[in-house]
Amino acid sequence: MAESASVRESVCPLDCPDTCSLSVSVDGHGKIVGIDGSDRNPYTDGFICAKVRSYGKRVYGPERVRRALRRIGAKGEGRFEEISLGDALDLVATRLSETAARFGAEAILPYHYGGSNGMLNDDGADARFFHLLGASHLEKTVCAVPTGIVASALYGGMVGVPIEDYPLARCIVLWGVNPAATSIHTFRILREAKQAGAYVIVVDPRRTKTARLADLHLQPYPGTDAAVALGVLRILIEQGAAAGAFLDAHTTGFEELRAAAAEYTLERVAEVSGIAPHQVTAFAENYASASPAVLRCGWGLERNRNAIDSVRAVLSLPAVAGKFGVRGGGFTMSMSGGFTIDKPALQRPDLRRRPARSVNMSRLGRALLELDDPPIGALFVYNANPVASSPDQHRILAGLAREDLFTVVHEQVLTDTARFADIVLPATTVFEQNELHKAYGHRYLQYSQAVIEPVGDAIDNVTLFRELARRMGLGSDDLFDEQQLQEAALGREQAQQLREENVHLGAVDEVVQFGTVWPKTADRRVHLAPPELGPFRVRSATNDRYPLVLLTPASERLINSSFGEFNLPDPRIVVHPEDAAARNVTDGAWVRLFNDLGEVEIRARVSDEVPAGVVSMPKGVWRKSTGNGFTSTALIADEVGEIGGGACYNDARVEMMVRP
Ligand SMILES: Nc1nc2c(c(=O)[nH]1)N[C@H]1C(S)=C(S)[C@@H](COP(=O)(O)OP(=O)(O)OC[C@H]3O[C@@H](n4cnc5c(=O)[nH]c(N)nc54)[C@H](O)[C@@H]3O)O[C@H]1N2
Ligand SMILES: Nc1nc2c(c(=O)[nH]1)N[C@H]1C(S)=C(S)[C@@H](COP(=O)(O)OP(=O)(O)OC[C@H]3O[C@@H](n4cnc5c(=O)[nH]c(N)nc54)[C@H](O)[C@@H]3O)O[C@H]1N2
Ligand code: SF4
Ligand SMILES: [Mo]
Repeated sequence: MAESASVRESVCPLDCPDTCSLSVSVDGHGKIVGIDGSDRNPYTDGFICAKVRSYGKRVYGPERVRRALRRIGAKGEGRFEEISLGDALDLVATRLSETAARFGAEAILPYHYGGSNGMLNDDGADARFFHLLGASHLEKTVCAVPTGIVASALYGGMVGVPIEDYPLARCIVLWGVNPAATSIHTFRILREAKQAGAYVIVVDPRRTKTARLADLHLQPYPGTDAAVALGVLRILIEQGAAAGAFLDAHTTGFEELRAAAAEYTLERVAEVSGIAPHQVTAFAENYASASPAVLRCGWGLERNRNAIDSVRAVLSLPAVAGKFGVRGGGFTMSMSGGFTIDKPALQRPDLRRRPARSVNMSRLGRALLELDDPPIGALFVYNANPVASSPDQHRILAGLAREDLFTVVHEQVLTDTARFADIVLPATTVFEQNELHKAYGHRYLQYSQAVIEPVGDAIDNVTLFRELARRMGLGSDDLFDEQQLQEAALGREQAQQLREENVHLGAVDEVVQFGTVWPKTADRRVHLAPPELGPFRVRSATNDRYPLVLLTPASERLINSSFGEFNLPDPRIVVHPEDAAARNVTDGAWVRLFNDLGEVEIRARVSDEVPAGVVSMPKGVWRKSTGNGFTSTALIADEVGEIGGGACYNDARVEMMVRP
């Protein structure tokens, strides 16, 4: 007998700062018939994005992986036969054991990122499994590395100003961030703040929907933010707007910062970044005079060789201008540092018998093609789609095509990466599994339970790694027990409270930087010149052969590559009218974008939303959505930042011509 229809609570686990609470309507047959926002988590306030409202299309869509699949075609061809889940797990366990026996366990590489931002399904049970196995360690570098390094070097990961407090601010700076697309709840709050009279400054090369809200919009040449921020700092310091008493009491390294800033005269800033002098002074004046003033630093400016210097100059602003000590003043970076989560207890690095080599995920292709001693014999992908999302697509494709590589992909849909698998394992969506969610854009911890039965044979990551550990004789079942994982992460009391209440404020209630929260550096001071970051450097990278900078920002329609199976089937490269005219490119025309690494065929949209010399296409589109089956990452080198090894997506140089 069918149950009656009901509305059940869930949480969005996608790699999006908003981590919305959801209300899911399930019909009498146990099928999702509607997904909407819920106000259980006050930040969500009852509304969600269009992508997740139509998530049902993904749960039941034609691309959904319902059964385990074994490759029967050539690598990448995407021809598979269905096999039973039990057989697939046996096969994977056997092949991993064989690889470890032949080359050592370091020949196994786990590859994962934020497909599920949940604590149980990413860097939870899986981490325990790969530690027990002794696999290579994956350095997670495709996102948030420079911002994370700088936020901890300067402030020791101090809790950020909650977005809900932004309406208190009189001046709001949005630097390299586009919440109109990437955090719709932030955008709503920004509009409120603007209505309440806040002066809004946006620093972004593109005229985004967020920038259209701004009173002042600075469009620096990509990668030159350090020059702009140092220019503003110089004005603040020279005009006596630096917060002397605060700097004396709460910072170190001010003299070094002052010396670096002194070089950035208005002329120098204009020369390096293209920003007109009057815009730099307008920034300094409005920012200096407003209180509270808050700065939201995003991730767009970090995907670049100058990332560390850009982010550190930007995050120095509130300290030098003395913006702390009032509610609604200071800065926001990731909010995830505010939660008390015991990562070692959750991930159990102590289960590893000996240290293993590290492999930078942003150089996957090179790792697959070039590593030896031992070579990578088995690749295990979950929560990630590197063919669409990681740098240097051609190298990745060549690596995945290796006949001697055994590739397992645990996935919800048959992605561009899954098509290269030897074995595809069907993964549950959040609606079919339990999950523990911390957000990186707000302070609420949430717990969600399955609202429907798994589709087909789908299994969640926790169960998957428990099953494999059993088959391989690694550890014991309780290491892969959901409740045990929750309690390890949160402590018994908090875990239990969360299971009962489903949502609670996990981080500080009232945040006043230098009031209720302080830097977590050893001396509780801001380090304006941390020695580990070295001297300031802004490297220019103009290139005569490939004169256009390619930016690949987030779009409203995808979360990284997720939903690309049906969203953004016809993406566009946005080209400034001057660059278009110089190359006879008209609006809607097919163009070839190319450099030494590859080529992408895509249609152009001619618009002055981008400055001359800059082109932009959305990140994460699927291979089937372009003319030749290659996407932006085919043009993005796997060169990574010197400090931290972060990917440099927004640092690619290309040329463009009309497709013959
Ligand atoms: N809808 C949607 N939401 C998302 C995502 C998504 O794919 N889709 N992705 C999620 C993830 S994983 C992340 S990390 C966040 C990212 O959130 P954001 O930081 O907002 O996103 P980005 O689009 O990467 O970059 C923001 C802006 O930086 C600009 N930019 C590029 N280069 C530079 C530069 O050198 N200097 C400056 N000042 N600006 C620059 C770009 O033009 C872009 O508009 O969003 C999350 N939310
Ligand atoms: N060109 C360009 N590329 C970029 C960027 C850029 O700026 N430019 N930005 C980068 C950024 S910010 C990020 S964060 C990375 C993200 O890169 P990835 O983390 O690789 O993101 P996705 O491509 O969305 O792949 C996530 C996959 O995980 C799967 N998944 C979701 N939940 C689960 C689960 O519970 N279990 C399993 N097994 N799988 C699951 C989804 O179906 C999806 O296919 O991309 C980067 N890629
Ligand atoms: S993708 Fe972001 S805005 Fe959309 S439902 Fe998920 S958390 Fe909310
Ligand atoms: Mo990201």
